[in-house]
Amino acid sequence: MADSGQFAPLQFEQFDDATKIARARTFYHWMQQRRSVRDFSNAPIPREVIEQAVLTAGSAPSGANMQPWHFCVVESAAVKQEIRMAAEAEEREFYERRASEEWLDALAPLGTDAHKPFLETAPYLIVIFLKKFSEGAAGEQRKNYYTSESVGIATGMLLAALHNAGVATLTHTPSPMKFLNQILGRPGDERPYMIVVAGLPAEGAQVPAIGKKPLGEIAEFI
Ligand code: IYR
Repeated sequence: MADSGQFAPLQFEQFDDATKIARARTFYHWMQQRRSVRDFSNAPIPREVIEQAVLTAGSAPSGANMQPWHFCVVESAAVKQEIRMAAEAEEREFYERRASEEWLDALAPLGTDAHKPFLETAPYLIVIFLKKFSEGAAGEQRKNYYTSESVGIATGMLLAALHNAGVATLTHTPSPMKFLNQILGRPGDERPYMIVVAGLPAEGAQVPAIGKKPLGEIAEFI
C-alpha cells in the first residue's frame, strides 16, 4: 500500500453465514416496502431524525473522499411555498410543452401532473446540491471527482435512512432546477441534484400499482 497517507485499524463487524443471510433478508424485506409517496400529511417529524439521516447520507463513499454534496433542509413554510411556486412553473412548461409524447406515456402509470402540493404539505424538503468543486484547506478551489456517482450513492443512503426511521419520501426533480440556487442562496457552480420530500403519508394515501423486476431480470451470476 502507498505510504503517503495516515491509516487506522478498520472497525468491521463480522457475522456467521446464517446471520448474514438473515440480515440480508430482513433488510430486503424492509427496503422493498419503500414507496415513492406523493400524498403527504403535514404531521411533524423530529428534526433529529432528519439530522441523523443526513449524517448517514454524508457517510457515503465519494471520489477521493471529497464529499461533493450539500444538503439544504427546508422547514420554513415561506421557503417551501417559494419552491412550490417555482417548481410548478417549470412543471407546467414540462407537461404542456417540453415533454415528448413518449415521456408522457412512460409517466402515465404514475398519474403525475404539474400540481405539486406536497412541496408545501410535507414537513421537510431536503434539497441536495452537487459540488463540482470543494474548498481546500487554504481556501483554494479543488476539483471533485465522480460527483454524480458520489451524490447518487449519498442520496440512496438518505432514502434508506429515512425509510428505516419510518419517514416516507419522494425523489422530485423539477427540470430545470436552477431556481433552487437562487431561493436557497447556493453558489452558482453547485448543481441542484434532487429534492427529497420527507414526511408521513396522508391518511389513505395511494400509490401506483407498479412493481419491481425479479432477480432473474435484473442480475446474472457469471
Ligand atoms: N418532474 C416531473 C415529471 C416526472 C419525471 C419522471 I422521469 C418521474 O419518474 C416522475 C415525474 C414531475 O415530478 O411530475
